[in-house]
Amino acid sequence: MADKLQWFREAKYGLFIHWGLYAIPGGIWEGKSAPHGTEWIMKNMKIPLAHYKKLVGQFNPEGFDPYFYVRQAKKWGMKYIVFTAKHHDGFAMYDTKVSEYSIMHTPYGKDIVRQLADACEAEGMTLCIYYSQMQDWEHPDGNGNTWDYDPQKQDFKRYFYQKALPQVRELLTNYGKIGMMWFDTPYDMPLDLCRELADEVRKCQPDCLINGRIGYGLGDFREAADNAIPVLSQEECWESPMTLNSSWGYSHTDHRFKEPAEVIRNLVRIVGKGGNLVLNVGPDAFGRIPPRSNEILCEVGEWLEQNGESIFGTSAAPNFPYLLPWGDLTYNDRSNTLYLHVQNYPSFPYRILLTGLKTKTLAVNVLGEQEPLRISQSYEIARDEHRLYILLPEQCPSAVDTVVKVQLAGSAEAQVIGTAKW
Ligand code: H79
Repeated sequence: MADKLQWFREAKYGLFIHWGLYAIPGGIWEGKSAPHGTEWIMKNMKIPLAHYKKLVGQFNPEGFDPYFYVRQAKKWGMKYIVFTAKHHDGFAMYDTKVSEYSIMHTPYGKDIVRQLADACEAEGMTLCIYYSQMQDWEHPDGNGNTWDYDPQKQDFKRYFYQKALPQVRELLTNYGKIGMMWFDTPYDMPLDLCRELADEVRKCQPDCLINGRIGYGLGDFREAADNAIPVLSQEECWESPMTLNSSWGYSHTDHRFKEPAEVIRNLVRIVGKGGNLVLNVGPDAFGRIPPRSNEILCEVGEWLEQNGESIFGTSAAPNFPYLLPWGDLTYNDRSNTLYLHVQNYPSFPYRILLTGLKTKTLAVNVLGEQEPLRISQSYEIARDEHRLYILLPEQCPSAVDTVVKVQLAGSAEAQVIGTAKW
């Protein structure tokens, strides 16, 4: 049987798109500002549903071009797209038959998921769907809306069978092949319902992946916490969801974006530990990508153009015994190649040290350059310490991340050090 995780394992880098009614207020409601997590504005400000619903009559994103998104994602080096078909506010960005609360009832009136699905299909991009399965601030029985509805009177099962389950079925039936269902915030959702949801996904599309936030380990891989990177490398697939500023939805006020260098370093760190990065943009109410997001992602894309070999095709790197003061590592276990990402370029004598590599080194060069770099590899017997010194060019090739390619004689083996015996 073909491994259904294969595409995901190879993808490494995906685009998250958080887009919904919340793009209109963009974090500001009646003059009050809640810049972080603008997609949470309804709950954060306890906006009555009747007021929030007025956004439906205002949503008209005529600037939305699905092909532009898909082509930019490709240019940025991304291999899959995750789109919010329904976030916690309960509003469907697609043509749903089980609820009136959807894009079809806006002045815009066109199915966004359909347009993205068509563009992805035409451009050879994998489309994945975000669906908030437990929270729903519109449905009287969904989780989370305690200001319009009395939680004592809520019957979660009613919401589950009336809205969540049938909507997931629609999404997996009407839009062709879906790469993954991206669930979120399962909180204390009962195990039997989580199982039923997972079974439904597998019944509709057996190859569709399910992320870890379905809960109870029922997914196909672990989802890291939002904006978080695990400490240790791991062989099994996992994913880190991150955003560029501190909001997922569009924000009028949050202009504190990560620099391209930080995004590149996060990507390297995640991929070196065996994970994928799914990185978010929050389109505005007109359907445009914030210009700064585009600039940052273009710069990351240019770095990937030059250095993609150190990201794509790699696997989890071994855990080395010391933190690397100069940067980070990625590793290709098929070609036995270590990629040393030098992010803090050394001053004279332009030398970096990797401690704890047991495998013999055959050749070392800056990625994309022929010139071999001078190295010295040694083992100090009394201290039981392996050292690899590499002399870098005097001129720093990239201040952000210079990739040094280290060809090994066999699979990379790192020393395990502890304090017990010594
Ligand atoms: O969809 C994105 C978030 O909306 C969602 N997960 C990512 C992918 C998410 N749901 N819950 N959480 C994240 C954690 C909750 C954070 C909160 Fe807050 C703290 C909610 C209210 C206070 C951060 C700050 C979000 C709004 C204000």
